[in-house]
Amino acid sequence: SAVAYGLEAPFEIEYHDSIDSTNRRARELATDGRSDVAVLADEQTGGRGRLDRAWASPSGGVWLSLALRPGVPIAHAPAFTLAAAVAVTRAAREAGVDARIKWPNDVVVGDDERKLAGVLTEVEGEADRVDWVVVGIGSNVNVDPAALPDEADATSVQDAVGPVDRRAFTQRLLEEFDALRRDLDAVVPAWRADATTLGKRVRVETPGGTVEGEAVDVSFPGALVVDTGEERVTITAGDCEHLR
Ligand code: BT5
Repeated sequence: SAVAYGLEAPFEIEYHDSIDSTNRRARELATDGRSDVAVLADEQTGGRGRLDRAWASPSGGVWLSLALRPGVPIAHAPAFTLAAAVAVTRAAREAGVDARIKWPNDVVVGDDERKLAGVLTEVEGEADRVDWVVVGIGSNVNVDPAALPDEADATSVQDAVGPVDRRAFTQRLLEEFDALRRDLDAVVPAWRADATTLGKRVRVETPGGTVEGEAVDVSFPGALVVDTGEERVTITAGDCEHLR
């Protein structure tokens, strides 16, 4: 139960030992008009990444989705994704892991940039005002990397520094996220400070084609600015590969 988890968080907690997907459950709550609820699970049986990719969610991770009704324009929703990545990164650093953010939503560790966490944001509503936002955050905390898929290039907090107090990790994550979502203008500067993408050569697969160049900045609410040598391209969505 939430009480057993012992969190004193700025969100109402709904805890599940096992669930298909905390994002699926948070969407259900948000559609019912609920806000500021954090759905937490020890294990997910049908965890999802972007583009309906599978997200491995063995017991020991922090699988968490926030149901929010922030009343912002839909165009601002990516700021919640960046805020979540910053919050996980800070929680991981607090736990002793040198985590960095790879645009837009990956939290990675080490020179080989193994993935520690990912964020999946879902939005519903009108252009000028969202109905709800669900921010799903999957963090490999006390997870044996052998329990993660080989091809995922994944790592965990446990792999980096040994098992940690999941309650403290989750508490820190929720507190950091809460502060940022109340001050969306602070998100991009915070993101820049924790990012590994800026200054790197990148290849980004976008819905409109491939863009290659130097990642020079991130602009509100979360677009990547790439200098191709000929022009500066602003990319709002895509998969980013670091070339050096
Ligand atoms: C993401 O997708 O990184 C977003 C992941 C969001 C998961 C959370 S958990 C709580 C909430 N409930 C859900 O159902 N989802 C959210 P994407 O960028 O598309 O990355 C997916 C890719 O990461 C997969 O195709 C694998 O290659 C890899 N992967 C799968 N499981 C992983 C894991 N546990 N750790 C690291 N990489 C993983």
